[in-house]
Amino acid sequence: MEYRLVLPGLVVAARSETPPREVPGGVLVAGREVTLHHTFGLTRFYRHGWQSWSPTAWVELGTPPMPIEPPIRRVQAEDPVYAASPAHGGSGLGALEGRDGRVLLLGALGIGARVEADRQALRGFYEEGTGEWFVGYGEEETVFARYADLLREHLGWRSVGPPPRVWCSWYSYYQAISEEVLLRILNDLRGFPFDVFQIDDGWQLDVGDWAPNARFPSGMEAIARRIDAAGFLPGLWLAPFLVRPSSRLCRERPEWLLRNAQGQPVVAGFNWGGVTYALDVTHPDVSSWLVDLFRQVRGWGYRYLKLDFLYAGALPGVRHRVSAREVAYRNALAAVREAVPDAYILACGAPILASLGIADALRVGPDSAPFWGETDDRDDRSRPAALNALRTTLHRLWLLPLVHVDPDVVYFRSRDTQLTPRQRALLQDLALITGYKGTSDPPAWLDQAEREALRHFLQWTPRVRRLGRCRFELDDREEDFSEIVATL
Ligand code: 9PG
Repeated sequence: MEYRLVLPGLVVAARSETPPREVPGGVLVAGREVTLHHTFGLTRFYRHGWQSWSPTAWVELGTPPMPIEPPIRRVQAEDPVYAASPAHGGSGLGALEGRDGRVLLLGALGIGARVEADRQALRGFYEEGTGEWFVGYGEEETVFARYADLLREHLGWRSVGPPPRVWCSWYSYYQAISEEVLLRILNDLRGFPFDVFQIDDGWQLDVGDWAPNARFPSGMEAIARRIDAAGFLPGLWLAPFLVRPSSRLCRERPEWLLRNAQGQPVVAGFNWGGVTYALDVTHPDVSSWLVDLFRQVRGWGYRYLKLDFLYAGALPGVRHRVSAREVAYRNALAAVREAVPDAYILACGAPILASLGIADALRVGPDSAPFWGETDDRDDRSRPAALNALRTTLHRLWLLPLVHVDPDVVYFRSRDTQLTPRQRALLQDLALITGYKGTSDPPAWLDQAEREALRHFLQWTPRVRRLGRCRFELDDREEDFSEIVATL
């Protein structure tokens, strides 16, 4: 059915399956597909990436979308179903810059939706089934806030209390961690106001085999006790929906793998020197394995869980139970949530909308790194780089009322880094804006002034005011990210 949607300051022609219903700040429509005809021409489009690492920014409709290169990167950089699409599109929502700086937003209130745009239309569709949509037109901040309010009602929210201050092992030692190294750092961290000490990738036997390797001879429970005794919440990294072919799990339970129509395991990416596969999270044996795994991890004493590469649970494939892929993912994450009700869950590499209401925190950008990244290198904005992390995170701050927003770690060290002091300050200021504060700098890598700067950062909670799309006031100091993250 064709409708004319009358929004304050704009009339758009829409095709939807039900008549529009007015709500504060816009209208609700329902249907598998909604098309809004606009008259903004070749304007800018808000492209919302599918999972944590997927490029997210305002892009020019007049410039064709740039697929991630090389193609093997696509499955872990963005939604692989649309990675080569010639149309500009994003996951769950999309927006256009209209007149007078106002913004037209089309946002799904259910999961598994996509929004595409061209010079004439903004079109949303659910991949499977049907659902509701919000259409709003107005000031950018207001329209996104209204959409966030509605997502809260439809998907729930969990950001209770202030976000945590986390020491994470990844961005200094990477996989080269051991019980010995971590206990030394733990000792050096005494007196620093961190809430969480989080062990990242490197403790496990293999991806899929979630037991300690030989570098953790005392086991995971013993180190959790030491972390607890030092006054921090024990945190642990796992990639529960992912397996490496070398893992015992993969060899012994081939029937647990997500497969394509030809019966081949679905490739979930290339990491740790080879391919990775995904689990079929709808398989009843996988579900009970996941519940047992998380009860065990919780039993070891870990109450902060960084769950990574979660998109693997939502990849296209043939599943044991037929359900939309993001629904399958959401159900699996909800089952993990239920298995460890008192654990704090940080979802990473995670489909954004499908994790809302279940995860306590979401990584909303690619990995931060001790180097900047290239402004003119547009091949792959999902790669680890400080610039990529800043760009994508800055464009997802509208999620703040729904979930703790993790911008990834910041750096204080001047050794083992290519970041300039100014670049380090930009990362630190973004973390002060979201309130989620993480670093991997071991105190032993910092000089006296850097340690004091870290301490001050952890203790400071500035009053944050948004002055523009990328301009903020932190107490009385202004920070401006506009130049560096203007567009993709
Ligand atoms: C551990 C790391 C850290 C990090 C996570 C995640 O696209 N990639 O190739 C890609 C690889 C690794 C990666 C992100 C993207 O990092 O975000 O914080 O936990 O895993 O292996």
